[in-house]
Amino acid sequence: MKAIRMFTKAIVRPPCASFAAGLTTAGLGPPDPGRALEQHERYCEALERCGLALTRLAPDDRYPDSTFVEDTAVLTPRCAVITRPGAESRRGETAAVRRALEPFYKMFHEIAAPGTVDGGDVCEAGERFFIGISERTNEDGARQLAGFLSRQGYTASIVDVRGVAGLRHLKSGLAYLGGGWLVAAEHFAGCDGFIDYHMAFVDPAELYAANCVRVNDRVLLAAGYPGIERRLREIGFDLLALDMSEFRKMDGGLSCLSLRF
Ligand code: CIR
Repeated sequence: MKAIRMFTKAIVRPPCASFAAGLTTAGLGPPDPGRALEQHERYCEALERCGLALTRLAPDDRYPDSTFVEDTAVLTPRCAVITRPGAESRRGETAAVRRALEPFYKMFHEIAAPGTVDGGDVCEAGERFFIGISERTNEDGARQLAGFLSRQGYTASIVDVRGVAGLRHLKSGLAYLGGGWLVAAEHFAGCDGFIDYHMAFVDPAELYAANCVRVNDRVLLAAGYPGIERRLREIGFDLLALDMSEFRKMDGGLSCLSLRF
């Protein structure tokens, strides 16, 4: 299995003034704008500590969910794929992200209608990509994305997470941490597709923390989930825990706050 991909850059976008008007099913109440900005700043500092140079996009009040930049693109070492987000209210988010990526990428693909893809449904695991079919990513979008990836020499496997409790996106319950390790919701126990990987399962009470992210030598993890934190330390990962409470209120996981490349 291939070693981990090293990143040098990331795109981030602070939560905008209309952040609390974004899409959510969490039922955890409205986010506190000041705390959200503070948590976002700590997140940016963590990426910088991992060695990444950040492009910070200006907040855009027209798009309450635009801080969740990961949903707008899939970035591989060989090409950038601009998505077509499943939620109509989010479609306009992609333009600014594409502009920000233009200095860094030569090859762009775009998901076209009627396809939809949210980047949160795309889990890169070395040369292989798992693509979730979800409420946001449809089969047409997944097929387009798999085609772009296979032309670049990657393999892609489709994972259907529709109707799986707690999984808005595939990466709400799956993360690849390198060294053949996947962090996964218990729902994925026994799935043939993951047979080649070591699995660290997350207790259902800690499902939110399954959305962690490997950034170079560290793993960024939501703070406050001691079971998975202990397990990942035992395996040998160097963890950086971050308070994500205000983003969780808006159904946002840790990975969705950045596009790493
Ligand atoms: C949404 O529902 O689109 C946003 N409120 C949250 C998106 C989070 N993205 C992700 O988990 N990949």
